[in-house]
Amino acid sequence: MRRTKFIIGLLLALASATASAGPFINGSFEMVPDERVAGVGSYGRWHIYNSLPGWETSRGTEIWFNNFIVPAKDGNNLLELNAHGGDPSDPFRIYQSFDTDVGAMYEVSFWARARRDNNEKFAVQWDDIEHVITSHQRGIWKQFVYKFTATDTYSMLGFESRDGRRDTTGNLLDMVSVTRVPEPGTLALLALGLIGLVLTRRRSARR
Ligand SMILES: [Ca+2]
Ligand SMILES: [Ca+2]
Repeated sequence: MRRTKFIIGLLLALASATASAGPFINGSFEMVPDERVAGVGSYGRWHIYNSLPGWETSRGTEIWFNNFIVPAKDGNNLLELNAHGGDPSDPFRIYQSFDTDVGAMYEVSFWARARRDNNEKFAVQWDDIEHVITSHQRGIWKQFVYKFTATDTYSMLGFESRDGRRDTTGNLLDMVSVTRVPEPGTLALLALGLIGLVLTRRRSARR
């Protein structure tokens, strides 16, 4: 009986190991591959890539460098979601899968900015839940924060342009982060631990 349980446990561990997606990475778009889409772009200013470390795309991704048109919010690079080229039957979309704990809550933060006008529109997606964002503006980086609960051992975060599919300008993004929100139980335990530590210190100081 014990042996059966051990084997089942082992198989479950193996199954979850194969389903592992890795941690969320490259939220500031600072990592780009060597290979870029040829024939478009401008050296040291902007380039198109089919994918980025961590991120997949529907029809390519456009990265701006070195304060090209606007300064990055963080580091040297930013993303223009409305990229360039590709099949216009798909919206421009960039997405990443990463490990999550089932039932845990995550805070997604990112900074967005409009490029041409204040009518630009995009959606932030967590698996099949989405929020549509229209309040980003020209001339200023604005922070957006949302909370999502993971329903699986890995989750997907995506950004999808809701501008016309032939609109290749707009929806600038940078500094995307995914942070697990500590559960109240964990916080309470941590607080108890700290109180315990203070009491122990006080007691030992008295001696
Ligand atoms: Ca950046
Ligand atoms: Ca573009």
